[in-house]
Amino acid sequence: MNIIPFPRNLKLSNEETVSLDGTWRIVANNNDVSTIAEWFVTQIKALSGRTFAESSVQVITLRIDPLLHVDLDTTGNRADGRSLAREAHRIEIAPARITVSGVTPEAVFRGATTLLHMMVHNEPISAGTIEDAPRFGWRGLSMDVVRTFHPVKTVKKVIDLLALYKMNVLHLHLTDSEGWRFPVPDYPLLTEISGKTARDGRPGDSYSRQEYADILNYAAERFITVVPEFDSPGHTASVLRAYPELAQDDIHAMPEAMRYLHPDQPGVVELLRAVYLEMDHVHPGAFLHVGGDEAIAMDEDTFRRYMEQALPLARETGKHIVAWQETARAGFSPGDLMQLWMSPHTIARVQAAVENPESSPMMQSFPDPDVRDGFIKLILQMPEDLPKALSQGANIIFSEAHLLYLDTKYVEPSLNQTQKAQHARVGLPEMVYGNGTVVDSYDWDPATVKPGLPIERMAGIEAAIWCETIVDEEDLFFQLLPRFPGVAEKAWSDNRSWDDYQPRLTAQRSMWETLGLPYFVSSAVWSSGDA
Ligand code: TNX
Repeated sequence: MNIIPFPRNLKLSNEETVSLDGTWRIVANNNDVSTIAEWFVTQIKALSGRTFAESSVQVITLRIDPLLHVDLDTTGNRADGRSLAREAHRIEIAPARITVSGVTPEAVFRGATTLLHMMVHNEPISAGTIEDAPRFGWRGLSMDVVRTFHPVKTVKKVIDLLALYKMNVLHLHLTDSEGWRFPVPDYPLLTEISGKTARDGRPGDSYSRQEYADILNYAAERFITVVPEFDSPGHTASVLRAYPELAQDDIHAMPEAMRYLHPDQPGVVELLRAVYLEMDHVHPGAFLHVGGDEAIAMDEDTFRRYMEQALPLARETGKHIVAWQETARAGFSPGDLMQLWMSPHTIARVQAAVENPESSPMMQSFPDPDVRDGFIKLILQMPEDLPKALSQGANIIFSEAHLLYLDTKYVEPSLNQTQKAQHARVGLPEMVYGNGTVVDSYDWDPATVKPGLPIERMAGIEAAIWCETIVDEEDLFFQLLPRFPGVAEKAWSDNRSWDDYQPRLTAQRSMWETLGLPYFVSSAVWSSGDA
């Protein structure tokens, strides 16, 4: 069965097969699931051209059953703060009769998604029962809409991709040094000035309140929670361009990568409060992402004092905190989530470079020695962040770059010659995070991947797609596919082997082609016969 992520519990008959051919009727047992039935019909049409009939002896029923019990554990945290049991569902498959039951509309939606995969591939399947619930409550993608601005229609395509693979969190990286995308009524210049800029002179833009509401609705209809990030105190050159009076005197003389918000500067606390309140006001989810990464020019004490102001302000909104791992140096509280991102390869490489600077190309590759030294200091402290955060009571979102940064360059070639130039142009070079092939990016188990990180302290798994080298929607999907479904499977399914996964992954391409989504024709996934 070409289902990704693979269901956790299948009880299928060896004797009886069910053909999904022919015309089906779809029935919803209550109003909450009738919109899911409509979504299902639209998706099947888009993915396979099939339509449903008003009357047919073959019936799919979508139903809510609040008492349904599925014997599968989900660990971690949910971005909407609700019960981890909300996605549990059962699919009963019999000739001419398929029933999807779930404890909530969301659970029915996830089950219907499994059925969608089965019907699109349209192979006969065994009769029986699938019971399913995710391994982790937090299954996300962090999307950088700053380095390259992605319009609403692109964000919606990404949301559709998340839904297709049962992901439930879209973390939007809305602010960074290159630009600002989220409207804050009390600080209009953030979008009026920094809304217009992006990386490398690309045109910027920002979401209007209406457009942003449209994104949130579209995500909510697919049971995806949007987690907004205001990244500070580093990554804030865009704030200081819009409001130069918020910068301490010496800041504007620094390279952009070093500029930061200073905790003692008049006006900084007011800006933080206004941004957090607006993000809280707009987002129904339970979390705010406050950034905290790469404040490379700040000394430890100033960083700590900054975070000791920022974190309580963010909590005052009533939301919980997510922050990048460096925030552990200031201190998390129980209920917060730390996002672990730094690749162990990078740490090892920096340690080696420090010991032996002459032979390290990395040491020479920084244009500015202060940036280099700030970066080295930052990286050398990374190994302590995880134990600190755990002892502070935070759960961990696992996002280590070598496995989960989908903007890293594919290391294997494409089978398609016409992708050569794009492959050369797009993606962070391999030396940055030490990523491997598409096989390597799948070949790990959350339970054992990180020494010192017990699985019961994992909130879940989040991939990231940074957009320094990604300049448009075409590049975006080129980098998301084919690695993205593997992330979804790590986050939903019990551990499975590459050999089990590969045929299911190779079968996905027809869906992507139908949807018009570009993908990298990895030679680690497909063989030259099917290029
Ligand atoms: C580090 S990952 C960053 C981002 C960059 C990314 C890729 C993280 C928390 N910060 O600002 O886009 O590397 O270069």
